[in-house]
Amino acid sequence: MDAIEALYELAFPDLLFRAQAIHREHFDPSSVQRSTLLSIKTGGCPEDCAYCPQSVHFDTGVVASKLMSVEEVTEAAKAAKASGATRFCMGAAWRSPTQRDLERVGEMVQAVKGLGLETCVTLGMLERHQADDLKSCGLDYYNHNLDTSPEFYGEIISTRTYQDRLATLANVRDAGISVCCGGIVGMGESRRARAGLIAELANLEPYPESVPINQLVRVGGTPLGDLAPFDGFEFVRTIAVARITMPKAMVRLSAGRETMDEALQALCFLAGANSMFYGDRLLTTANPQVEKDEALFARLGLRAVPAEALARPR
Ligand code: SAM
Ligand code: DTB
Ligand code: SF4
Repeated sequence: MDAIEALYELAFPDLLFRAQAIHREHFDPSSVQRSTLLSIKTGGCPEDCAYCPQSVHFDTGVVASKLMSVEEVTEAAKAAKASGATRFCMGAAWRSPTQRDLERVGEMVQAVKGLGLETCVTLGMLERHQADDLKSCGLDYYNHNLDTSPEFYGEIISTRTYQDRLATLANVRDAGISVCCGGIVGMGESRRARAGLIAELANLEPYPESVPINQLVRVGGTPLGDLAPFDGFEFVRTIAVARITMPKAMVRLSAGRETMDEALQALCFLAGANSMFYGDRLLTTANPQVEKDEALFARLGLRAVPAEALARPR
């Protein structure tokens, strides 16, 4: 943890150099994996995550909806594939899925996988037998974030514990599903808390295959809606520290790109990000337009590749 904080304290050029050196050891630095998100069940969530527009505790204008049909989801996945995504991530605003929900999500996973896309879902807390069921439907990744450090966590969420999250991650891991786990910065936490989050992630055994680093999307009506904008360089530092401490993970430049200019996003790729959310929407908020991202890739000479093509042959 102190060692991780020390990385944050490095001069920016030194930190980026170290991150780039490690990135290049393990990956082609010009290749980026792209995931498209779909909110398959929006809003009305009983949890009280202070950043989240989908919590029933805050008045954010998000209209709650029922779980989508398998057909609707399949259509959205086809469109995501046609625009160049290689992974499709389905998110539901649940504390945890019921058995009935899970069966339908399993069918969605099978359908999306059948299109030749990698599959990811994020459904809240998961029991071991539920993880087994998803694995048997062909699920590749389960996303469940630690969100922040154990010490700061209580400021953000009261309805589920850090331990609950670790238990879900263990169930996912034990079922043989790849783990997608990261967090959010810009929630008013200290640098030490950011280092604490990265330390928790890096100390998972093994560390996650995929690490989404989100910058808080400040949504009106949530308790964090009026926070000051976050320092972009500190976001880049967080990407770099994640890259250095989890050398073989896919580090994803996640929520928050809508308020980042292209130069800042380019710095994130230089700092070791090799994955991003791609598509006009995240779950309930906006993401840069596909055309804009394609133009950015062209300007930077980046190539979109599936996850399995990312790692350098050794
Ligand atoms: N309900 C499930 C859960 O929380 O486990 C899955 C969906 S939840 C929306 C997935 C993740 O999205 C959260 O863990 C959080 O890291 C991220 N997220 C939600 N709202 C966000 C916001 N306003 N800004 C950045 N990230 C956000
Ligand atoms: C993750 O780490 N970020 C994504 C995904 N996993 C599910 C979600 C970001 C949500 C941003 C707010 C919204 O659009 O509702
Ligand atoms: Fe619910 Fe997930 Fe939002 Fe928390 S982050 S309120 S669990 S949808």
